[in-house]
Amino acid sequence: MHCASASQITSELGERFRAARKVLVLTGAGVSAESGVPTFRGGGNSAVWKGMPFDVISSAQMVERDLPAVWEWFDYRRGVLKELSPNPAHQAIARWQNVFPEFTLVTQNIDGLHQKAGSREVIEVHGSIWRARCVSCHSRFDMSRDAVRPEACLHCADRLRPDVVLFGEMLPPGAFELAAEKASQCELCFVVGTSSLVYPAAGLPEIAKSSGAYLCEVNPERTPLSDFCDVVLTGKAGELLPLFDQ
Ligand code: BV8
Repeated sequence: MHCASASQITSELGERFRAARKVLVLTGAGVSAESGVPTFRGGGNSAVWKGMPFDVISSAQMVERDLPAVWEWFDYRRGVLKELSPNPAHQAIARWQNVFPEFTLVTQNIDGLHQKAGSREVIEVHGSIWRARCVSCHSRFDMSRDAVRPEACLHCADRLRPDVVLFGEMLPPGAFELAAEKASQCELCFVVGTSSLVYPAAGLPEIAKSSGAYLCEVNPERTPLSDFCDVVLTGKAGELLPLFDQ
C-alpha cells in the first residue's frame, strides 16, 4: 500500500489548490472507510446482506416486495453508524468550506459523517440514513441518533421507508441538477473514495472535466475514472487530504 506523502501533491496541484476559488468535492464510501464504515466494493467483493448483493437489498423493487427486510438492513447500518465518528478526511473537507469562496460538497454517502464533521449544505445525492419518508405523502421524519423510527406516517398513517435513493430510483429532485451545475462551474474537482461505478453520480467528474476543471482523484486503488484525471493521489483520504492544509 502506497503511504501518503506530501511529495504526491505535485507543485501544480498545490498551486491550483492555493489559487482556486470554485471547488467541488465528490465523495463515496471510501471517505468514511477510516471511520470504520464498511465500503461496498473496495477490496474486490461487493457487500452482501443475508445472501443478497447490496444493490438488490437496496433496490426500489425490494421496497415493494419486502419493506421489513429493507428496514432490517438500514436499521443494522444505523446501528453501526451510531458509534462511528468523522475521520481526518471529513475534517479536512469541512475546513475547505471556509477556504474557498465557492465550495460545493457532493456525497453519495448516506452516513451523515460530513455534517458531523461540520460540513454545511452537503448535497446528499443518495439521501440520508437518518431520515424516514412516507411512501405516499412523502412526509419526512428525522431519525438522528436516538430518535426511534415512527411505525407509520404521522400525517397519513401510510408506511414509512428509508429516505435514501435506492437502485432504480431517481435522485432527490434538484440535487443532481445543482451538483451538475456546480461541477460545470468549478476550477478544481476532487473525487474522493469512490469506485466511480454508480450513475448518475459517477458522471459528475466528467461534467467538471469537460467544463475545464482540473480533476484530482484520491483513492488507494485505480478506478474507471483514474485515466481521466489530471492527477491521482494514491492512498487513504484521511492521510492525504490533511496534507493540503500544510
Ligand atoms: C437511477 C443509497 C434513474 C442506498 C446508493 C448507467 C450505466 C449503468 C447503470 C446505470 C446507469 N444509470 C443508472 C444505472 C443504474 C444504477 C447504477 O448506476 N448501477 C451501477 C451498479 C452500475 N443507478 C441507479 O439505479 C440510480 N438511479 O439511475 O435512476 C432511473 C430511475 C428509474 C428508471 C430509470 C432510470 C440510483 C443509484 C443510487 C443507489 N443508492 N446508495 C444504500 O446506501 O444502500 S448507491 C451506493 O453505492 C452509494 O451511495 C454509492 O453511490 C455506491 C457505492 O459506491 P462508492 O461510494 O464508490 O463505494 P465503493 O465501495 O463502490 O467504493 C469505495 C471506493 O473507496 C473504492 O474505490 C476504494 O478503493 C476506495 N477507498 C477505500 N478506502 C479508502 C478509499 N478511498 C480513499 N480513502 C480510503 N481510506
